[in-house]
Amino acid sequence: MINRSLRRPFGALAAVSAFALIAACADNSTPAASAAPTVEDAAAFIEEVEAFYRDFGEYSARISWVNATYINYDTDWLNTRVAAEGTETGVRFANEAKRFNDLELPEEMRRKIELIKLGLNLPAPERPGAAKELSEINTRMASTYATGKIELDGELVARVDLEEVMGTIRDPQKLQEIWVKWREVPIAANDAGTTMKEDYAAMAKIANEGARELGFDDVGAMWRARYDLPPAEFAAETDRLWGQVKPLYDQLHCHVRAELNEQYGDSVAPLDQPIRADLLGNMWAQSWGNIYDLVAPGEADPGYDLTELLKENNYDAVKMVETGEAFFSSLGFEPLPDTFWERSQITKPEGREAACHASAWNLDGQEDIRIKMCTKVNADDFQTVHHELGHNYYQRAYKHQSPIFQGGANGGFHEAIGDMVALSITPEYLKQLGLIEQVPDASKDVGLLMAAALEKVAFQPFGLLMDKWRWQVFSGELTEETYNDGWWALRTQYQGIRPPVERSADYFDPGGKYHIPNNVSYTRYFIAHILQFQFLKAACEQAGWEGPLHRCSLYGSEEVGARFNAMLEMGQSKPWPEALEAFTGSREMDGSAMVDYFAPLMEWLEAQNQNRSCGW
Ligand code: X8Z
Ligand code: ZN
Repeated sequence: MINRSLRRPFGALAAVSAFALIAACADNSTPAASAAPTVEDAAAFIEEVEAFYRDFGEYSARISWVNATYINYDTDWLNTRVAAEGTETGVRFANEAKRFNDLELPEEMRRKIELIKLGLNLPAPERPGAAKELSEINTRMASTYATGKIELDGELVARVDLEEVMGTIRDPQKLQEIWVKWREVPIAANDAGTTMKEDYAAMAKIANEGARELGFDDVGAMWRARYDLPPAEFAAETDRLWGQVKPLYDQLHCHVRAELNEQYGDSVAPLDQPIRADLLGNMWAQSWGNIYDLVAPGEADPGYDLTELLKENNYDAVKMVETGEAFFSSLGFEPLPDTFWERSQITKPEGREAACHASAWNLDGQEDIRIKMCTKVNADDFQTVHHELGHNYYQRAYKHQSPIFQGGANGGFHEAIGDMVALSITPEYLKQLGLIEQVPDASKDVGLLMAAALEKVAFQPFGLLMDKWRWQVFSGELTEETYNDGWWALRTQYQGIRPPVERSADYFDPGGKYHIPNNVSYTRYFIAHILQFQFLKAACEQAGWEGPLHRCSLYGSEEVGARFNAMLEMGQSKPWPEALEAFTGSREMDGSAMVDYFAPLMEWLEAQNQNRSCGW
């Protein structure tokens, strides 16, 4: 899983480990910490870290892969052990890197040293036993999330199956029942006799101690520091970007609430309150595409449903992935290696526990790229397949970089690549695939944009608040007693949603979302939703596209693919503004590409909402 190994699926930064340092100490080649270090010392240190990243990174990645695709007592044990070793060494490396703080270094070496300091997703303090304890807690939380079962109508149901039904059920009682049961897993006692909520509090305490030893205010500050900006400036930057998109979200929220009121009436969906979180077609109310039929602009509906089209045309999981691969091939990327097909987990394995949340991996830092999914034949997973492949093609593009530079220009870049490609799943492209016969004309644009906005615009406040909550946890503003109330305060403030039933402070609703027990930072997705529209706009300009952006498909644009690849090859060798400039010509992240993309929908929404009372 994402942050449980050194060479982890995309994608936090790879962590570092102690192997090289031990070797150096053993042969006495590392000068005493007190001696003024030289550039040569720094070079030797970097080489040691790189060697370790390669060797231990691959070793731990293979253990994590086996654990994620076959969860049992023994693979949890192995994963715990290897993650603890990695953390211990990563902490030692990060401390060692501080020796070079005042040394003048060539730019590339300076960047490597700074990245080594930031290498761990969750640092542990150096005191003996801390890394092991942290690792045990993290493995337990991850496995609890992945294997937790829910009893529904007398049967035990896997969570992945419930995710899907939240999109199709329209009975508010049933939705509420599933929603509530899903959130019982994080407060149930586990084999160790703790709950996920207690584990989470213990994790935050240890990791904060580790972050402070490394010189950060807390883990939240350390995560923000990965964006080539001082942590406070980065937080302000995310607020600025949200400010650009918020007016569009507010209009969408107003319209969706009014349509839900039509569907469910005043008792379930009143017009003067935040929207009930279980009515939005998604377990976390994070993207609302599954309720398109309830809110569609009748006169502008393009008249097809991608889930239906895939099913009618006998797509299976493998064909969905092959179709994604073919898109990347059309941009000039090399086909996926045979090992991708041999080693990926494309569907849920039978007869054993596995983590179903989608991820993309590079096991050896070279060609051993894979996805891990429990793919279902539906539009959501068709998007996700492209998303995951984007990670894999990025990983392969930067494989020539030093292992320290093998990562996205920032986390948001990594999450944006496949999404940008998936934005090209336009009606024109579906026709090229033979899935529809006729491309709907421009009068259907508002319908197309509505479907896209329910996914992308609806996501943004959720994308932002996940880490706002964690930043508050790590800074101590929220405590175990206030975790859940703080969560709902943010959910209501940013998303304008409310729980279907009263939630007491005893619950741990954040733990119902994969990225919390797995400690995957989430601002990356918020940033990615901004960047993917910036990328698309630049790419369509490069391709000479003159129509509206939402009709632009990059399928077959080799020239765009080559320029895109030039950015991907950089990995994180340069601060992200340079990577952004290389592809878009701009050094600033900017929400206006997203706002422009949806401009015709905004106009339509404003007209619809004219006599409605918006807000919550
Ligand atoms: O976690 C993911 C990917 C794996 S990196 C499937 N996503 C976020 C989520 O599911 O919550 C993609 C969109 C947001
Ligand atoms: Zn991703």
